[in-house]
Amino acid sequence: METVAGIVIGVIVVAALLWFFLFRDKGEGAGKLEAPTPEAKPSKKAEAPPAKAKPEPAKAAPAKAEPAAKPAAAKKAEAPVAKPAPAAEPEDEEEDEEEEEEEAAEPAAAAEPAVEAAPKKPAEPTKEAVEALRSGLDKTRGGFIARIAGLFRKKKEIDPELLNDLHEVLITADVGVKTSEKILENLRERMNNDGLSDEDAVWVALREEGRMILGKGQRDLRLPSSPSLILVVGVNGVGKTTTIGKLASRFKEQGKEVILAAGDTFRAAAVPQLEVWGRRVGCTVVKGKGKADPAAVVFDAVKKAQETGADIVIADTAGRLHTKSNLMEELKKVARSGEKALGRPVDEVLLVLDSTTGQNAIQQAAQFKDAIEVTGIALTKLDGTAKGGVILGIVDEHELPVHFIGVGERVEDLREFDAATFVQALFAKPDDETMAA
Ligand SMILES: Nc1nc2c(ncn2[C@@H]2O[C@H](COP(=O)(O)OP(=O)(O)OP(=O)(O)O)[C@@H](O)[C@H]2O)c(=O)[nH]1
Ligand SMILES: [Mg+2]
Repeated sequence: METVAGIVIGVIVVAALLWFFLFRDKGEGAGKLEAPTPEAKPSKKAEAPPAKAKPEPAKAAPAKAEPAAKPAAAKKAEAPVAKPAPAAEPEDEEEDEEEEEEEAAEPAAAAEPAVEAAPKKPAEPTKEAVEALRSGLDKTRGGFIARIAGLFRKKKEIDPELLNDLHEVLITADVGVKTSEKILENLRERMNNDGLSDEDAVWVALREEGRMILGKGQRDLRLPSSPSLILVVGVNGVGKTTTIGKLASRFKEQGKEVILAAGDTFRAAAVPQLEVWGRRVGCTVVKGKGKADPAAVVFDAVKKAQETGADIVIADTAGRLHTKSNLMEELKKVARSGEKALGRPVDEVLLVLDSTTGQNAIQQAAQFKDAIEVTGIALTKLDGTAKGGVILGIVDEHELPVHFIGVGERVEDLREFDAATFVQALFAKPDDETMAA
């Protein structure tokens, strides 16, 4: 009996000990779970990346925009996905535009892949083409080029001093500091390698440098499928509307049906000015009522072109609004609207620059490029300035193709740009008598 009682007491003692230890462990465990509340944050952070990694669909977009062989088109197709809706946009429009962009995303993916314009082949310029351009460049040749010729009259020997003087001429001819430096560096290298023995060799080298700079990235306009949309942008007075009229005339001559979109709704006289061109060239002008929304005008113009089977829509835009940021926001909106109507990115955004503004044109290009995807340049008023050297700075610094140059006010004075012809016309060794500085 005593043994049984001993066993029972033993079991009770063991059970009590077990119960005590189990109870103590649970208490400690609970403390451990509760205490690290701060540690719970890192664990939340650890969860965060999947949320950030959400842009999965964005990653998928380039895949949709597939044509791997056409990087530029793919890049353009990505843009609306990558670009967040600009915060400056009024709220009510923001939603609409997000919807617009989503809607636009579908056709963009399904649209015919844009036909990439082949880079221009460096053909030898014809004598006639060079002659025809030369008179348009008379002022620049009379200034900048005559001054280079003047250097050789003072000095026959090609030495570092002459190259320094040449450097100064380039800078004061609005070629731009960076581009002038680059040209000079190459000329110095040629001189050190005995490649600049005399004046003729310097002219040859200048033409080669010019051709290298201006020929880079040159390509024809990319006008893939009917209708194509060319958006024409630039500050006020540079020659946008005139260039549009001249361009429309050129396309009409090629048998294309053109529609002009009166997207400068800010300046009262802008619409009638475009209408004059429309009548002159024989093409429809789509306009809004009063101070219409330019984005809506461009949208309507593209839709009209789709309905009527027109080939090209050329859209005019304002050169000035109340502020520069207003202007840039408006242009972004116009571009988005054009994109929505087309179902693909705008085909060409042609920035018009006025060569008489010299260095300012280089800065303007930077500002427009910051705001929208400029695809090419039209450089106007080369006939009225000695600052034509600015074309080298624009192309070199901004790596944009020049499609057209304006050398007068007549329709035929808008010339298709060809780097080789331009360089030959500009850097031809001048006749000493006629080109004396
Ligand atoms: N000499 C010369 N004049 C030009 C050339 N291109 C345009 N112009 C003139 O420049 C002036 C301004 O041209 P517009 O086409 O009205 O300029 P815009 O950029 O549309 O101006 P806004 O509508 O005010 O923004 C006009 O008198 C044109 O005839 C050119 O290549 N050479
Ligand atoms: Mg205008």
